[in-house]
Formats: sequence, structure tokens, C-alpha cells
Amino acid sequence: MTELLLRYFRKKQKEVQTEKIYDTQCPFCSMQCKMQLIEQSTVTRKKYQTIAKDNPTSQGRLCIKGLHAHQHALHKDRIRNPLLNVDGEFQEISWEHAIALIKEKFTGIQSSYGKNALSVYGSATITNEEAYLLGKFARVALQTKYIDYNGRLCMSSAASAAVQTFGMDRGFTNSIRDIEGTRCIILAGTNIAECQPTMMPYFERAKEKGCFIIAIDPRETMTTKLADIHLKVKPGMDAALANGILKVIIEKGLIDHSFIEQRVAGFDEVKSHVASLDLEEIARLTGVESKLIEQAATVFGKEETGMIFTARGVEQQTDGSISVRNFLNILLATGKVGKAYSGFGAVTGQGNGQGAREHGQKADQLPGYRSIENQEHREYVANLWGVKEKDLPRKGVSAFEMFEKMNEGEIKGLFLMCSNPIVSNPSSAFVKQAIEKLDFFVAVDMFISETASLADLILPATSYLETSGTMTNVEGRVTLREASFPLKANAKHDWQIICEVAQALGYGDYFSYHTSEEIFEELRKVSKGGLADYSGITYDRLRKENGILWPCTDELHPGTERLFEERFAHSDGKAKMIPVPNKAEVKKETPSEDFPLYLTTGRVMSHYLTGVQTRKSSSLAAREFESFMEIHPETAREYKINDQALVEIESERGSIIVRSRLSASIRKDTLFVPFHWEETQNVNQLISKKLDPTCRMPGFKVSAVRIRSVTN
Ligand SMILES: Nc1nc2c(c(=O)[nH]1)N[C@H]1C(S)=C(S)[C@@H](COP(=O)(O)OP(=O)(O)OC[C@H]3O[C@@H](n4cnc5c(=O)[nH]c(N)nc54)[C@H](O)[C@@H]3O)O[C@H]1N2
Ligand SMILES: Nc1nc2c(c(=O)[nH]1)N[C@H]1C(S)=C(S)[C@@H](COP(=O)(O)OP(=O)(O)OC[C@H]3O[C@@H](n4cnc5c(=O)[nH]c(N)nc54)[C@H](O)[C@@H]3O)O[C@H]1N2
Ligand code: SF4
Ligand SMILES: [Mo]
Repeated sequence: MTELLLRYFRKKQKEVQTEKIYDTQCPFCSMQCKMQLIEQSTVTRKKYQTIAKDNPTSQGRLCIKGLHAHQHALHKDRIRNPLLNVDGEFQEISWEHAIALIKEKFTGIQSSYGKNALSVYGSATITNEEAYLLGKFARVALQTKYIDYNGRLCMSSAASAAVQTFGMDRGFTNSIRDIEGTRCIILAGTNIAECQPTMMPYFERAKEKGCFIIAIDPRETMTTKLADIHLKVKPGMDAALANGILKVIIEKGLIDHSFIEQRVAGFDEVKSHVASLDLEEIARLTGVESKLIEQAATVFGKEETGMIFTARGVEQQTDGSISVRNFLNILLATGKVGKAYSGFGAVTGQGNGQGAREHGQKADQLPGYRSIENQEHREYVANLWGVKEKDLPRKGVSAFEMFEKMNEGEIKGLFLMCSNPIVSNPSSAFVKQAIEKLDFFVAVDMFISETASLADLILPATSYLETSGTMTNVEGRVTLREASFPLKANAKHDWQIICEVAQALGYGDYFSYHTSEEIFEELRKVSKGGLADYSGITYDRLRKENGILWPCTDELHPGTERLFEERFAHSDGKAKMIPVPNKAEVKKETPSEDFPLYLTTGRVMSHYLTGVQTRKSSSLAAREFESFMEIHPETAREYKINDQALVEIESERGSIIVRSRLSASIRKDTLFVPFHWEETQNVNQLISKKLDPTCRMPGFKVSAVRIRSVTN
């Protein structure tokens, strides 16, 4: 009888099994791989699995992070209701209560201290619609000049280099397809194999067709393994290395004379600058043999086509923007841009790292990559928003500098959306201290991150499975992330939260949207005529065409596969070269008697940024459950450090304790620590406050440190 019953129930269970499929896009990197969540329900439980979906950029591939992304989105720790901090304990409150409190506090702060006493800190993980709306919210509803976003720590060097050199910034000048056809590639400070894994096949296919690959990185990584030559540069010396390459190219006459003459300004100055530099001196500064520099330069110069990719290794430096400009000097001198299989790629980081830097979250920016200091741009946007031009704030300061203003007491309130700045900004202890001084701090997140735990109020946001909207991926392709998964308890979309706060502050008329598509329709108009022109893009087209590369200026425009084929975006149509010094204007730390080693920082495959999401995913956390310090075995011996030993790393700013990982793949004078962990493992405790003078990027990639084993 029992056996019979059991069989009956098993049969019943099978019968009621249902399957639902939810379309989405990965919440992590800039590849924005399309995927589907499969939900299988039986009477007793639900099972989830993520599978890949074909699309033009990732071509149906997923990496381990995408495959396990649902684990954090479905995690029990997701915030379900607004949380009020009552003497250090978070208590659930209603949305009405939360919004009323924000109204009271924000109004109070502004009436006591002025409009600019409030600040907004945004993100490049939110959708284009939300990034656009957050900028509008700061300028229209709060009327504060203080807004910036986490992309400042990410894409700002590459963005300012591209704007200054080409006149506009789209991460990839070419569509991703061009990679396969190019003859020579320089990968400078980019670890694509771990950071954009589904992009790797493009490089592998290029290589199969005979492309010569040059990697520049102080470490051997899964990416540098693909390279024909690896220039194991000293951290922070990329500008000098690019000078070396440029010098050889120019002196060997491997330049494109007619391209330079017709399309470039500033070549002669660069030519005489590099002529005055000594290649052996560059070899000494960079730690790369002159022979290797010559070989790299000769191949790149001689090949018919070539592409250069930079990422945070080159860019997260206090001379990041000018270093990228020097790599662009190489492209321009050899005429390798604006044509098939030749171009530049700043490998974008976050899921919407591209779009979120175009539509007005930046301190000095209005939507469509317009400038907040340009009279014509101000009038155009103010007019569409229905506000007076004179009421639009002027430019504010960069992300890190906002914390300085909080510390000085000028900023009293913070609306933080989708970022964990205590773990991601340099000098964490300082950032924490600045946040603690605020009168009122609202964090919008899915979890109680290290930063959110300091908030007066946390508002629960929806995840990638639940929020529809557009995301602009690594190649500048605007994609539509459809979402239909049920909302987690009382979580709301970021755009809904912005609208509700704006409404409470009396600006409801400017923020009366019912869907993300309505916001996009407005974004289309506001971006029209700007450099990042989305006006020809519609949700319908995105569905039918599987994404569109901007600029797209009308509904019949097919999108732009390749930029600068005829002219650059400066008013004279020419790209600008400038001489770049070997050593940065803001002096970088170099090893000294007290702090004898270089420290650089970065990522591992299985974790994402400050780890709030990936550390919640059991499958991903299991791969790397704690931070580590990569160290050369010879250096480890010198400091009497065993493999897997706990080590204290100390800089002038502070110290952390992580486990050693001996590896001959790193330079002997350099340590590498990822930044995905918090508190005593938070490597940003060690990083200096110094910023790039042009784009205000911190120098995450070079510090001087000392180490000691704490296990023996
Ligand atoms: N798995 C994973 N993928 C990610 C992310 C993640 O957190 N985890 N984050 C996403 C985001 S937001 C971003 S911005 C990207 C980042 O992508 P990447 O920039 O590729 O990643 P990083 O590891 O920060 O740095 C890249 C490489 O720079 C090297 N490097 C360090 N110092 C120097 C230097 O001075 N010069 C040179 N030439 N190289 C140097 C490091 O050794 C490292 O291999 O990845 C995106 N994808
Ligand atoms: N030492 C060192 N530091 C670095 C870097 C480095 O290479 N080295 N890289 C820098 C770079 S490139 C970047 S991009 C920054 C990024 O650093 P952060 O901006 O701090 O990025 P995340 O860790 O992704 O933080 C995102 C937070 O938002 C939440 N969240 C996720 N999705 C959503 C959403 O849709 N809505 C809302 N409201 N919340 C959401 C997550 O739970 C998490 O708490 O770190 C920088 N810091
Ligand atoms: S992390 Fe990046 S490469 Fe991996 S699945 Fe997500 S979007 Fe694709
Ligand atoms: Mo980033």
C-alpha cells in the first residue's frame, strides 16, 4: 500500500511539473550576454537553471558568472521592504513611510544648507533609462550639481582620451566582428579571458587566421597566454612603453603619411618628442627589453591592419587618460583607425558601462553626451525637460571628490543607487569616515552591502531578472533586456524609486512614467543631435534587429558599425595627437626602502566588483571564497612567505590580511590582489587618494607596499 501510494504521488508530482522561461541578459559584464532563466516547478519545489541565448555579440555563449547569476537574484538575503536604521538595527518600514522620510530629510537639508548639500551617486549597472532619469532627478528634482557615478572609477580615462583624441567616445570604434579580420592586436592592461570571457573566441579566431597578438601586463594571465609576445611592464609605466613603440614606428618609417596629412593634427610635435627619448631609458623605466619593444612596434607598424585594446590596467592610473592617448597616438601614426579591421577598443567593464556614461549621470554631462557647461546644450535639454536653462545646475565634482565634500561638511545628504563605494573607492577608511558624517544617507540596493549598512534608509531594488530596459554593450550596441520575472516582495525598479522620490519632492509632473519604454522615448528625443544619438532606436527595432550600434539618428538609420571612416568628430574633422611624457604629472608611488614592492589590483573570473552579488552565489563563492595575494616565488622566499600563508600587506594608507598564492607568472617586484572582498580583505584600504588631473580617475593599479607573513 505505501509503495503504491508513493508511486501515485511520484506520478502526480511529475504531472504537475511546469516549466517557465524568462528572457534576460546577464547582470554582470559589458558583453551583456543574452540568456534565459528556466524555472521548473514541481509540487514540492522550484528549480532554476540559466541557459544562453543567441545574439550578435556573445553569439550564444555564457561564462560561469552568467550561468550562476540567478543564485544571487533569488537569494534569501534580498531586501524585501524599505529598511530604516534605528540605532544600528534595520527595521522594515512601508514605502509610504520611507518616501515621506526622504521628503522630510531632503527638504530639511536643502532649506538649511542649500541645494548643493544633497548629492547623488549612480552606477553603470543600471539601465540607460535609469541612468538618464537619475541625471534628470539630480538636475531637476534636487537641483544639485553634485552627481557622479561609479563609472568614474572605471571608464573615465578611456572616455576622456577618446573625446580629446577623436572628438567622441564610443568604447569600440568598430563593431566586435572586425576583431576576427585584423592582422595585429595590442592588448594593453586587459584581461579579457577572465573579465569578458565570451569575447575570447573573437581573438582566438583572429589568431587562427594568423593575427599577431601583443599583450602588455605585469602578470601572465589567461589572456596573455594567447599572445605571441608579452611585454611584462612595470605597473604604471604604460605611457613610457607606448612612447617606445611609437619611437620605433616613427624612426623605422612605418607610418601612414597620407593618413597623417589628411586626418591628424599634432603629429610633428609627437615625432620630435619621441625623437628626444632614449629607447634604453624606456626599457629601464618599463622593465621591458628594448628588443621586445622593437619587435612589437615593427610588427604592429608593418601589418596592413591592427587594433589596440586598453582596459583598466592602463586606465586606472593617475595618468590613465594620457596613457590611453599615447596608445591612440600609435593608431593614428600608423593610420589604423576608421577602416575595416583597424581601430580602438576601450574594453568597457560594467553591464551598461557604455550607455550609463552617455546620458547625464556624469558630473559635467547632459544626456546624449552633451556638456552641462555648453550654453546651446543646456538650452536644448532644459527646453525638452520643460525647465528654465538658468535653473539647471552647473558641473559638479567626480565620484571620489564628492566624498571629500562630505568629509568637509559641504555635502550633507547622499542618494546612492547601485554601488558599494566603501569597497570600491580608494582609501576606504576615508570614504567610510566621510559617509558617517552625513546627516541623511539613502542607499538603493538589493542587499545590505558594506556601504548600505551605514545608511539611514535602504530602499529595495529589483534585479536584472525583474527590470526591463536598455543596456549598451561593449561594442556600443544598444540592447533591450526584457524582464518578466515576478518582483521580489516589495522591491521596486530603480526608475520607479526615482519617480516616487521626485513626486514627493513636488516634481511629479517631470517624472510621470509608467514603463521603461516611456522613459526611453524621452531619452531618444533628448539625445537627438548629441554625440550619443539614440533617436532612431525604438524598443520594437531592438526586438527585431537584436540590438543597434549607436549613433542611430533616425528610424531608417541602420546604426553605426564603424566610426570615423570619413572624419573624426572634432569640428575640423581631424584626430588630435599630443606628446605624452614618460612619467606622469601626478607622481606615482615607486618602491622605496619602507615600501619596497609594487601592488596592483584587479579581478578574478568568478567574482564581480565588490562581490556583493557573486559572494551570495554558492557556486561562484565556492571557486574563490577569500581574497589572495599573487607573489613571485623568489620574492616570497626573500620575505619568508610560504604558499597559502596569511600575509599582512601595508601601504601608507592602511593594511589588510590576505592569503599568499605563489606564482611565477607575476613580476618579481609586483604583487596582485583582487578587490572583490570587504573589510580586512578590502584592498582599497591601501590605495591613495590621488586622482588623474584630467578625468579624476584614482590610481588603483599602482601603490607601494610592504609585506610580512603573519602565519609564521
Ligand atoms: N570576472 C569579472 N569580470 C569583470 C569584472 C569583475 O569584477 N569580475 N568587472 C567588470 C568591470 S566593471 C570592468 S571595469 C572590467 C575590467 O576588466 P580588466 O581591466 O581587464 O580587469 P583588471 O583585472 O582590473 O585589469 C586588467 C589587467 O591589468 C593588469 N595590470 C595591472 N596593472 C597594470 C599596469 O600598470 N599596466 C598594464 N598594462 N596592466 C596592468 C592586471 O594584471 C590585469 O590582468 O571587467 C568587467 N568584467
Ligand atoms: N582596487 C580596485 N578598486 C576598484 C577597481 C579595481 O580594479 N581595483 N575597479 C573599479 C571599477 S572598474 C568599478 S566599475 C567599481 C565598481 O564598484 P561598485 O560601484 O561598488 O560596484 P558593485 O560592487 O557592482 O556594487 C553594486 C551594488 O549595487 C547593487 N546592485 C546590483 N544591481 C543593482 C540594481 O539593478 N539596482 C540597484 N539599486 N542596486 C543594484 C549590488 O548589490 C551592490 O551592492 O570598482 C572600482 N574599484
Ligand atoms: S559575466 Fe559577462 S561574459 Fe559572463 S555571462 Fe555575464 S555578460 Fe557574459
Ligand atoms: Mo568597471
